[in-house]
Amino acid sequence: MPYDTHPDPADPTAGLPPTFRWGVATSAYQIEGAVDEDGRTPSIWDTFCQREGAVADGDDGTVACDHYHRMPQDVALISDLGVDTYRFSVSWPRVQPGGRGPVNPRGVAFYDRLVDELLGAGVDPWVTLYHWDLPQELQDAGGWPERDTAYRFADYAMLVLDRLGDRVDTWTTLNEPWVSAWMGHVTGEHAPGWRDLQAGVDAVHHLLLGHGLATRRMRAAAPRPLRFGITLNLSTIDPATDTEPDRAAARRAEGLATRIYLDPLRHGRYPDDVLADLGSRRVAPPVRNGDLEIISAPLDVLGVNYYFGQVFAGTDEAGRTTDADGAPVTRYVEQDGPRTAMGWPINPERLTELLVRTARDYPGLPIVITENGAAFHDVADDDGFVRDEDRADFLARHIAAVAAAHRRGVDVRGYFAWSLMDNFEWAFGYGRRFGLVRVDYDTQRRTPKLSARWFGDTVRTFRARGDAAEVARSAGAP
Ligand code: IFM
Repeated sequence: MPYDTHPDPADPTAGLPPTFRWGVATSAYQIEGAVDEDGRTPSIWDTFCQREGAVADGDDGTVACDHYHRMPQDVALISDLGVDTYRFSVSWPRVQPGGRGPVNPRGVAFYDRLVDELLGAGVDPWVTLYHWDLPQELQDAGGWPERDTAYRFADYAMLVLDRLGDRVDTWTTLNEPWVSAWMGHVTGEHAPGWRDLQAGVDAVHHLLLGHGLATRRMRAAAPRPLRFGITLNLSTIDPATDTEPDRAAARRAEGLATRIYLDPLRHGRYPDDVLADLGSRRVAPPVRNGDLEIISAPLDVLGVNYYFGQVFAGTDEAGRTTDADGAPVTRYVEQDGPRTAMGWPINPERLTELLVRTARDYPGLPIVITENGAAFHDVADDDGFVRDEDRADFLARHIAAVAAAHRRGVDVRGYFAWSLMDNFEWAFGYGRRFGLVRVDYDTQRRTPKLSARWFGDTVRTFRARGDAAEVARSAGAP
């Protein structure tokens, strides 16, 4: 057995309800290309990619998977997989160039066609409004650390709702605000590449405010009952040992990764310990009266993106509990065992645990796994085919982990694989491949990998079982 963990990867879907949704996911900047066509203006990622050393091999999204020009062919690939849902993101600078003003008819027309193509193929479109491609003009005006960006986001959301709300049922406001806020403004690994803790916390608050404003306005204007949600990248965050410093480190890490988002969203307040931790560094979220009420607007679904569980220690390698500035040490600890090409540990059992904990701490909200998947060092044969048993095994074990959580009472309603096809993996460029479908970037040829066949077969077998049970039920079987 390559991995230590899961009960039944041979029948990973066992016990999931017949209404369970199966999908694949992508995002605009990672696949579309066509960055200056039909009126689109630059996003912060177009700018960031030009920065020396920011992205591996100097890659950028100028062409990406050329999805903008190959969309019908890509929808056919989705349909061949047999999934019922496609989660994609809308490019803000394509739909509303510059981030203000009227809709760009040529830009939004692309998503209009995509939605129609999906519906024609029997695939449900699931829209994410923001997957990190802020219009550069809004960045020039201050970006997410600036309060006005939240209001601009709500205006943009309304433009998209107005055009697609008649056909799209499920709307995710933000994808992984932790990545936008933290990696964009504190570690600087993502666009816009800042390194400023206060700016990162300002960004957290304004992303959440933008989410709340958009949700409130979209729900009020919806032409029919629609589902609104947000997607967070969540992870179990555990102490390396049961010592007090390690437990405190895990608490601090989890506070900034998880609770700083879910507590305001679900409980209408920032956690006291997180405010205290930030306060000790003279940093605070820029909350104004009424903000938390807006942020905690009712939700219909929580999207969870899961990749791996994390472990933290409260001591450095030399056993010290404070750093040179006197701040407590919060150290990410590498775990032993198998890893993906990203260097991320493979620990599907933590997904079960994560779902159980999330449902316990934030009850009453259906969960959908809006991303899960892995980059591996794929090797293609002469026909472009990749026998990625490692990826199929990864998916099987994580789906089994979802089913295990469902058996433990978690209201989890869907699983979307990341990603439909190989694409631009942000600061890693094209050197990391997460796709079920291989993309040859020289020719733009798409070739479904073994994992695509496996995923499709799994979904079809699952459906057939549900159909058989339905037939048996309607025939009066017990
Ligand atoms: O590619 C990303 C995606 O854009 C957001 N979630 C994680 C994926 C893998 O890193």
